Amino acid sequence: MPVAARTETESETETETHCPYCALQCGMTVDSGARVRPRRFPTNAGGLCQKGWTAGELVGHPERLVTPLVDGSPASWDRALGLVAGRLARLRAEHGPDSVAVFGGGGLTNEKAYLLGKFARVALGTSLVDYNGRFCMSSAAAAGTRAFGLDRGLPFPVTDLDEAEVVVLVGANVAETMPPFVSHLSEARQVVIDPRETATARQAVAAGGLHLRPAPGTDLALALGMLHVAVSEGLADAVYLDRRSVGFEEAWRVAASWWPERVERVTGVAAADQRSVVRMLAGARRRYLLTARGAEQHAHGVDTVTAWINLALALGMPGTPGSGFGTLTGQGNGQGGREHGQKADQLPGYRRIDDPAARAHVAGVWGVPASSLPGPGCGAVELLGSLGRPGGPRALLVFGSNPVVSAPDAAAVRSRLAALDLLVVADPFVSETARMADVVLPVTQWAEEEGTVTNLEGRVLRRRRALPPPPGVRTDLEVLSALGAALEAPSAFPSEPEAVFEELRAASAGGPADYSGISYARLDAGEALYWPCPSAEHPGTPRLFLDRFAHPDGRARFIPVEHVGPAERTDPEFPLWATTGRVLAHYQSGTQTRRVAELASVEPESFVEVHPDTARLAGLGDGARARVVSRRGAARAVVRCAPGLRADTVFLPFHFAGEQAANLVTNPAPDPVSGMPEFKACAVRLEPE
Ligand SMILES: Nc1nc2c(c(=O)[nH]1)N[C@H]1C(S)=C(S)[C@@H](COP(=O)(O)OP(=O)(O)OC[C@H]3O[C@@H](n4cnc5c(=O)[nH]c(N)nc54)[C@H](O)[C@@H]3O)O[C@H]1N2
Ligand SMILES: Nc1nc2c(c(=O)[nH]1)N[C@H]1C(S)=C(S)[C@@H](COP(=O)(O)OP(=O)(O)OC[C@H]3O[C@@H](n4cnc5c(=O)[nH]c(N)nc54)[C@H](O)[C@@H]3O)O[C@H]1N2
Ligand code: SF4
Ligand SMILES: [Mo]
Repeated sequence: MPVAARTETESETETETHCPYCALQCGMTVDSGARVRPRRFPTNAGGLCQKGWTAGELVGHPERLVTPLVDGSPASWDRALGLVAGRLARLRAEHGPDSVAVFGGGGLTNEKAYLLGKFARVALGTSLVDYNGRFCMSSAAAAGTRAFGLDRGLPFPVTDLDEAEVVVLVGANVAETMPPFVSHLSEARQVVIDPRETATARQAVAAGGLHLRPAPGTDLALALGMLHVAVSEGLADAVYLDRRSVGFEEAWRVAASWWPERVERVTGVAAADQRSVVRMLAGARRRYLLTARGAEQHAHGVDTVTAWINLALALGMPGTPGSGFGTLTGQGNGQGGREHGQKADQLPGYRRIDDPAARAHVAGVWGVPASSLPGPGCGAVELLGSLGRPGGPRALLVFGSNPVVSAPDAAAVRSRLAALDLLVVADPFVSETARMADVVLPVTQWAEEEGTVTNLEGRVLRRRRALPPPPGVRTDLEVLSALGAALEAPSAFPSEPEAVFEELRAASAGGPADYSGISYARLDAGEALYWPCPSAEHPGTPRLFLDRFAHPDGRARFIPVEHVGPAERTDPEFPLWATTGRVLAHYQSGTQTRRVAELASVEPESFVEVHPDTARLAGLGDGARARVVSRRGAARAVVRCAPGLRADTVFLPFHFAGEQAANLVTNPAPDPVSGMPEFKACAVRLEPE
């Protein structure tokens, strides 16, 4: 395989940019030798986690791909792109535009996400574009839109948390998933709601907080129980309910039958603890409730987040200065990546593709007839499931995702990818998905290109080029631009990031996520710009909802939701719940962090966290090699005994590949509203290997 030379250049120049990984987007500098140093920025206050510190190792990594691959062999760009364009054009002519599908990622910059969505709709004419954010933020996004009329993960800056008295973290292991974030919680009493005793739970309890351990997939019942406490103890905020919300009565009708002792039987969380948490929240002036993937990645994730929002509304928190509800966006551009059109139902500016006015506006910017834009496609789970089937897509282009490792029911995903006529993957590395591809396109990495990302607060940031890419690689924008030209697309595909951003500004103007007032010049001048920012003079919007929510009547919506539980049940054959998630040292599907020696040495292989009693019953001890078996498949892992974990639950990280892939066992059952699969609860048994 062709590899890049590792070059060590000494230089005084340090470029100010942000971390390539998570949505906290810690400030860092990178010099022309790819050395990373932390930089003070409000979200990280000068801190970086291990992943950020070592990110420079990815630049000039010996396994960096620097030549396109066709059928696994090096090929010229002309040949690779010519082959891709030719085969895409032929498929479209013979089988129609929906014979080609596109899969994007929340790590892509705003410019890339925007151009990828435009490429799908205009150059390919396909409705079938979706992205890995479907696996990440889609349930929180749908719940936020439903309740508040707008989805911005945190409708306030992270630094607002510095003043909080109480912070409740639901299914969020921030001590491992965004370590510098924890510094914003130092003044607050924290409540951590997680089936596992995580590093986050431990630090919360050590500081006088609480750890509640619901069974996986039972958060909805827990939130109903807490709403019951709030109302029955007279702690609901009647003035707020009257002035700022609608629909409380309907939501209360459901919660009225979820008294805390009933909730205790379903969730395992003591009624007394439910009461304590509600009293803590009601008794504080500055309080926040934050959810993350533990609450959201369920077949009823939208309703679960809704139940937590209902509790926050009843207590008068959202849109109140010094208080709030938020969801912790995960990927580096998880927020911007869900706004600019790589989502199946969406056009740039968080517009809906089925809205005639939105279609007319965006088609106008693109210079194409609105009637030429396809309608909404389907979510990622359905999309991956349809690949290569009769009438389904025959080609897939992947930018910024590694679904062979990260999509649920990974063995099924692998066989769908194998059934395609053409798989094209753009990636700086040969990921597990790229390994299956007919054509792999080597692209630049974060420190080698310009762009913008939108962090977990909705603040737009500049990523900057710190050093040149290795010869032979191209940017994603250059790839899309070249393919757009080769396919004779009826609109231009600029490859300069700022030119793409200028187009994005125009396309987003007037939409819910309005970026039209944001420019590279303003960002480079150091302005802190949070969307919406509808004009060049507008200061941006750090805090949303203080006067009104984004529904036409300005009021938040209570939506009545009922507890259902996970899509599959445990039984004598599969008696345990498996839940999955993250560890500090690795990022996502591991394409990047498994290649960083310092990180790989911390967590070299997969493990399964098991309560010691449960391990003993399965004939396993700490350090034993085990198989975790579900109705779909089995994953290999080393047993790690964890006395703080529920005895009915095991935990697997999803960062590992091959036989260690946690997604061999997970359940793809999608949420009916968001299409989010149930990564966080499936029935398994544990066996010695
Ligand atoms: N180190 C590291 N950091 C990351 C990432 C990474 O891959 N590695 N990825 C980034 C991305 S894209 C994301 S989305 C975020 C995710 O950030 P988090 O949401 O904090 O991470 P997870 O580990 O997926 O899940 C959080 C917790 O949910 C718990 N959980 C499981 N099931 C349930 C349940 O039913 N109810 C409740 N209440 N909790 C449950 C798990 O035990 C876990 O500790 O992290 C970002 N940061
Ligand atoms: N079991 C289980 N599965 C999960 C989850 C879970 O909690 N449990 N979490 C889900 C969540 S929240 C997420 S976000 C997904 C993430 O899972 P994936 O979508 O697989 O995300 P990454 O591993 O970040 O994949 C990014 C790929 O793109 C490449 N890449 C990085 N930057 C660029 C770029 O600028 N351009 C291009 N073309 N490529 C780039 C990287 O090298 C890598 O191969 O996993 C989901 N899967
Ligand atoms: S917390 Fe997130 S953004 Fe900060 S250094 Fe770690 S991975 Fe990077
Ligand atoms: Mo994510």
